[in-house]
This record gives sequence, C-alpha cells and structure tokens, in this order.
Amino acid sequence: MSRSFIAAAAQMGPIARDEPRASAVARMMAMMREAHERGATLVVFPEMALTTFFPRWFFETDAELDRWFETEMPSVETRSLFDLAAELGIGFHLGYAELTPEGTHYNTSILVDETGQIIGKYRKIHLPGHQENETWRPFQHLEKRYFERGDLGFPVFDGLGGQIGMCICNDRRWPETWRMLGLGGAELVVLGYNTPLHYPPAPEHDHLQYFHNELSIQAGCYQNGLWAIAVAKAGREEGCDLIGGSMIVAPTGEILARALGVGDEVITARIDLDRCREIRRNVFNFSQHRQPETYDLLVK
Ligand code: ING
Repeated sequence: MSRSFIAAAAQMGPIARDEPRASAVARMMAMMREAHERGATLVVFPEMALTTFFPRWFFETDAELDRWFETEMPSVETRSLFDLAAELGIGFHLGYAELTPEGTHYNTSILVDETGQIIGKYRKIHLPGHQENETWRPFQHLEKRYFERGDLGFPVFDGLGGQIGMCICNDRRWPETWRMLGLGGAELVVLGYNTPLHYPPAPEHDHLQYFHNELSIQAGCYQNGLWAIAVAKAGREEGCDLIGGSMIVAPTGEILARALGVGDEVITARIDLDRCREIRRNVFNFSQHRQPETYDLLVK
C-alpha cells in the first residue's frame, strides 16, 4: 500500500500581544477545515502558534514571563482544536511554550494523530539569541533566557503510516538536527519557525533570510532522504517583520509548495513516503556510503 497522503502547511500571520489564545486557535481551526477540504490528513502549524513571539521582549518578573506558557496540553483554549482534528480525522503539529509541573520552560512541539491523541513531543535544542537584555537591538531574541535546552533528544514517532520527526526553527539551520533525525529513520520532518527578517548581529544578511530558510531545509531533506513541512508565523508582528516562506520539500530537495504571502495561508502537496527510498537506498545509503569512523570531530 503506497504511503501517500496530502499534507498541509498552515502558515499564520501575526499574533498580536493582546490576542487571546482562543483567537489564534480559531484561526488554526479555520485553516484545519480548509486543509481538510483539500483532502489533507495532516496539517502543520507554526512554532509558538498560540501567542505572539514574546522572546522579542525583556521581562523582569517570572509572572510576566509565565503568562505566555501552557501548563497543560490540550488546554482549555486548545481542546477545540484537538476535538476538530478527531472529528475531521486529521493529524496535526502544534508549537507552543511549555511550562512543566516541575517549573521548567521549554520551546515545545507536539504531534497529534487523526484521533486527537498526542503521539509525540519535541523540545527545542538549538536555542538562538542571547541571555541578557541587549538594548542596542531594535528587538530582543531572548530564547536562551526564557527556555531550557530540550531534554528529549531528536525522537522519531510512528504516525500517519510512517516515521515522523520534529524540530523547531533554529534547529533547522544545523545539519546535525537533520542527520540525527535521518539516522533515527525519519521519513518526514515537521517544523515551525518565527524568523525575523532583520538579524541585528548581521544586518548585511537580512536580504538572505528567505534564501537561508530554503537552503537549510532543502539541504536537510536531500542529504537525509526525507520530506519536510516547514511553517512560518509570518508578517509584521508587534512591529517586527517575520519571514513567510512556508514550504513542503521532497527528499530530492525540490520545493513542492510554497506560501506566497505573510498572512494565514494554507498550502498543500501530496507526500509519498515511499519516495524516500530513491535517496536512502542510493546516493545517501548510510550503511553503504557513510563513514562515521572518520567523523569523530562531529561528536567532540
Ligand atoms: N528564530 C530565528 C531562526 O533561527 C535566527 C533566529 C534568525 C537565527 C536569523 C539566525 C538568523 O530562524 C528562531 N525562533 O529560532
């Protein structure tokens, strides 16, 4: 039986600072319905899809920070999204800020199957940005301050007839992320991102943000023989321009579908997980061609 299905990327436009979670959920439910109408059985939402990208601000107190986090999932506000998924028989990926019962803060994503059950969780490992309030910047990027490094590794989950992995935003820039998931047997990687157009430490790269997004994901797919669905939170969010460019990429590295705008936008493509073999049994046949004995620097 061919493991082919229609997948959707549900790009989101800005989420305002004072926009209730219920509003973001309503927008996601509308896009889940649209994806379903197009025959999709999986829909991928962005990183931190329930709130504005709050690491752009410096908060003095824990109370100011913790209001952006979820202490349960599904939560009161997201229960309706899980219920819709089960009603429509569509799986989804959701990114959110997680506060554990032990008080640990993670940048987290989950994989939910077509019955509305959570079948996988990932916590972001490559946290970009900085620790302290750096007032020279037009906006902060305080993920290193607000989140702990993920403690779940790079797991791969059985779902939708295949092996699905996750990563989050900055993770996609690191080849190690993709190789760990490839070695773990992933056939599809789903991920969300919030990527500002302006990168204060190197503004001369601002015009390259879309290119670097595509370069990272296309290389990850080709060099590990897997599919990727990468989904932006986009647009001018609280005065900060975030790139769009959500896309669905094949194991050959080809882009099958790409978002055109920087608002809420559903793009779809047919994914055939069996096509991973064209790469994984040939050019990137790890057991035949990879030479890990010579790569010791990689894990130093
Ligand atoms: N955002 C950005 C990302 O990696 C960034 C941070 C932007 C790093 C541009 C380097 C260059 O896409 C998140 N949330 O990781």
